[in-house]
Amino acid sequence: MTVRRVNRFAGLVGLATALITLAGAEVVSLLVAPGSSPLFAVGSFVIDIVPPWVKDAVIQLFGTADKVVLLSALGVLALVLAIGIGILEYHRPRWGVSGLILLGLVVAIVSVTRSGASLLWGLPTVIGIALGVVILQRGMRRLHLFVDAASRDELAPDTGEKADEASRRAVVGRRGFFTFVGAVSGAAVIAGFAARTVNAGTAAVTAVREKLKLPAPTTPAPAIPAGASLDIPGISPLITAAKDFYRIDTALQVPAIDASKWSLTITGMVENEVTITFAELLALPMTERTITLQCVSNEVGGDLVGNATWLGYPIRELLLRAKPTAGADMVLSRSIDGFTAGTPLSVLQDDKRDSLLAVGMNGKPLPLEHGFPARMVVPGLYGYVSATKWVVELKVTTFANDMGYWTPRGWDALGPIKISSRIDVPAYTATIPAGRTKVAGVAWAQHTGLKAMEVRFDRGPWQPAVLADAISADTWRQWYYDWEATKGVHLIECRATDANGLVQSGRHQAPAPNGSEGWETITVEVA
Ligand SMILES: Nc1nc2c(c(=O)[nH]1)N[C@H]1C(S)=C(S)[C@@H](COP(=O)(O)O)O[C@H]1N2
Ligand SMILES: [Mo]
Repeated sequence: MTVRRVNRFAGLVGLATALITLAGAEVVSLLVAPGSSPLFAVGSFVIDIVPPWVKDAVIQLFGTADKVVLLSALGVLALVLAIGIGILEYHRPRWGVSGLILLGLVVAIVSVTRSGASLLWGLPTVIGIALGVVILQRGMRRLHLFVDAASRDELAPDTGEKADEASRRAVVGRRGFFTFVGAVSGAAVIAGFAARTVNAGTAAVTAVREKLKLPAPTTPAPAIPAGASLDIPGISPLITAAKDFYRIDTALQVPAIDASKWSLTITGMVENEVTITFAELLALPMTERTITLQCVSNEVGGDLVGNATWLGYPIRELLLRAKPTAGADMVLSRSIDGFTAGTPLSVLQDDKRDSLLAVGMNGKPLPLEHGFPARMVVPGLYGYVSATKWVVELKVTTFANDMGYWTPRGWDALGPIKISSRIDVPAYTATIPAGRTKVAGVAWAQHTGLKAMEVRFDRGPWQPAVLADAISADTWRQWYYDWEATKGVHLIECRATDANGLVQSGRHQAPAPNGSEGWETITVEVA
């Protein structure tokens, strides 16, 4: 076989390698972040470093297609490099592989240093390159088999058994090679395009969300009392920033919903089926409330709890329009991704409880991970029975006929939040200096409110702690205790008492089926 022909085939292996690398990276970037796709990371890097006159020239030439041109150019560059790597690997085994890894390293570094990136952003490239290395080596093995068989066939006598055998092997080698390259490339193109499409959808929705201006609340959240927030290093901030807010859902890929196409429909046991679009929702008088949300899976002392200021429309008002019929006792809210939650109808109709169809979180549109464009927030109920994100339907029904997602999976149909409290400072198993210090944390009994907070040391008598002012009964409260820490190892426990006098139970109970119980217990060493 001529070197030119061999190079052409080696180049094909390089192409398949590039396709699988890009596709693999694209798929992994779905799970990491849309911007972590190496093509995009490198693309935005190029945009950042290119001198202004080049940028201007490109925009002059291509107008708004400039980004497409850039990405296409990068794609072509990747393919050309890949062909080179394939040819190199054929003639100098392991040199091509090394080149590929080196290239990957550069791209990974570019990816993790993008603004807003984390180390995780290198993962798509790393996995893509790993796949590429496997394909490059396997492809080369096939190519060698194919080339050897073809050369033997060329050297074999013109006729006879030997000639037949040689040409048969050559055909098998050739078929094996092309099947391999074809299958790999085909699979890569399909997976890559599918992942790219989903990724682009997320990027588009992110852009819409960033431009969205929420209406001001008609009923603003009551001002937060100055005494609600304690200035103690290490204590949970009174309001949890969206980026630090725990996230729990069954969505492998965060749904990217086009807000202009979103609508919510109230169906089931109602006199009027009601459908509301996002624009209609935003035009309604909005209520703003600070509400602490919690996951039923939260262990005592755990961090699956957060406090945010939500902007939304009262669900009770929507239900008034729909007019539930007699006998209904549950609202099954459904997410676009299929998740459902069963909430007591009476809770959602209660005019003393601010159950919201929320569109805003801490002054911004909901982050995609927290339910953009709309989600439910119900004070006092665990998230699994109330806080449906990406909500698109409220079906008025009965507990006898319907079940939320988690109910057949071993969790109670009803999920009122249990009273709980946690110690933030000192940190779990910390070492601290002897002397005056503060033990502090947060406590909650949503929709009931708290009356008292206590701590005890080394299983001694309970001591009253100080509760910071409450925002409302629906939010957690910070608390602290002034402690004279003496040398030695100490066990610290805390417990809250709700407004009705119910004391947080010390009996340990695992989260399933209706929420954890017990006292948070930490050990600190005082040196
Ligand atoms: N669509 C959807 N909504 C969902 C869930 C889910 O899995 N899918 N999980 C629920 C659970 S169990 C909790 S605790 C809250 C968490 O909300 P967050 O992720 O905004 O903190 O969302 C609720 N809403
Ligand atoms: Mo949850």
